[in-house]
Amino acid sequence: MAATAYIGLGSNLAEPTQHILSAIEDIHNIQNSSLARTSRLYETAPIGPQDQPNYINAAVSLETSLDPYELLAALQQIENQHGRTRDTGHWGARTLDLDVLLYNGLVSNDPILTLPHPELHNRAFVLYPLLDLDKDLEVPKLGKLQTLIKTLNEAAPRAIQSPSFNPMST
Ligand code: A4P
Ligand code: MG
Repeated sequence: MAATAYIGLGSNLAEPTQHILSAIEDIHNIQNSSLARTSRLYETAPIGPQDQPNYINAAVSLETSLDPYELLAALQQIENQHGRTRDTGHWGARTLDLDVLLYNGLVSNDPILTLPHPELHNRAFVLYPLLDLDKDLEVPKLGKLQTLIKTLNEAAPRAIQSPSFNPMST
């Protein structure tokens, strides 16, 4: 039976909006999976080192029969296809970052795949795109998405566009 996974997308190098839009198509094409919903795209100030450009962030939900580790491997392959290098330091600039935010109700402390994503509740650039996908989302261990947003108490980042690629119409 298919699981529902939520994926966070981020990019702040080399035409970030194009990377995000084409990564959404790449995620749509992952085997044994189908894209369910896509959030708006947001322009967000960098968390971590400040000497890097603003990010474009978004999130998607995916129905998949891949197990969580197979899904992570598929996402890392897409990151690599987008020229992702891992030499820019912790939280440094990147062409494409794909994080598994949630996979069904799964909770895991495995450093290879920690679920829910350990920084999810601290990041407006993750919480607001998730709100676009499902305003009633319940995050395992952490509670209601809307309560997490109130607790974080940060304004919504600026939404710049809806993705032109709409899986609901394909
Ligand atoms: N890993 C463990 N759990 C997960 C998960 N749930 N999803 C492991 C994805 N990967 C997970 O990831 C490092 C290792 O985490 C992987 O080998 C995987 O097995 P990485 O993508 O190679 O490295 P990273 O992304 O630099 O590390 P990290 O700590 O995941 O960075 P973040 O948390 O992704 O932060 N500011 C704004 N405004 N917007 C952003 O998108 N992103 C970052 C990066 C910093 N500042 C930002 C943004
Ligand atoms: Mg990452």
